Amino acid sequence: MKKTFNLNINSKDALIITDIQLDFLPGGALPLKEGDQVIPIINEYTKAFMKANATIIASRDWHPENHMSFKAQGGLWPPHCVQTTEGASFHPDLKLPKGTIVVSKATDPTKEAYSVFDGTDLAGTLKENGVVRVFVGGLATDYCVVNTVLDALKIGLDTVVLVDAIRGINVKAGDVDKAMATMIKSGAEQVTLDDFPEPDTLPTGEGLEEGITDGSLSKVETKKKARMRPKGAYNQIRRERG
Ligand code: VGL
Ligand code: ZN
Repeated sequence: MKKTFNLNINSKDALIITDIQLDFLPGGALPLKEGDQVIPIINEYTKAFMKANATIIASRDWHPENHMSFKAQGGLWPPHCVQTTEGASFHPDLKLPKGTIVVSKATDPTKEAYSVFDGTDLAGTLKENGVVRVFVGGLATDYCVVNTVLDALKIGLDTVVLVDAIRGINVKAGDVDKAMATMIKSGAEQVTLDDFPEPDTLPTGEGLEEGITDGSLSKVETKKKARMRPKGAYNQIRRERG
């Protein structure tokens, strides 16, 4: 049966950008191969979602220095994304508009939390903002992205994976492929930038440059509906899927 997939982004949509932090990027403490390649792509998505008056969420892995996931505590990982360190900061090229809601996760030293929903207010925030569909991109496919997507589906959100805006770790070969298959089997849709209207039919991204940087993070940590410009004239495209 053919399924139509409506990519007309609107205020009931949210973009969830996961963990674009220096420690997960080349040169960082737990670097993902080609992790930095998603940044310009995510910036394109952000422009489109900002113009469509959608909610924009940026998560960050935000560990205390004695977090149980670190090797010194018997965990899997080298120390990474320790609260307030440079490695935990967003990459400076990541453009986050004013009104972006920053969600910090895995802050409890005794618990791992890969999903942005795990131990955070994200579900409530999305509900308050009337969000019914989420688009997820970022790092890492086989940890944060897959667990966030599965939790979103569990609470009844339509959930779309931005497949050109994710990269994984692959601790074991095949982990990323398995994560992708699990998301699809569980009901997630997948899209790339090409599925959206042509860039020059999109409104321009004016306003992005004045967006937040890590230096002003504290100002955006309140749960506030993104202050957005009026909805742009979006082309509605429908994507035929087999
Ligand atoms: C993550 C590895 C270690 C993630 C967090 O959220 O993807 N991956 N900590
Ligand atoms: Zn972590």
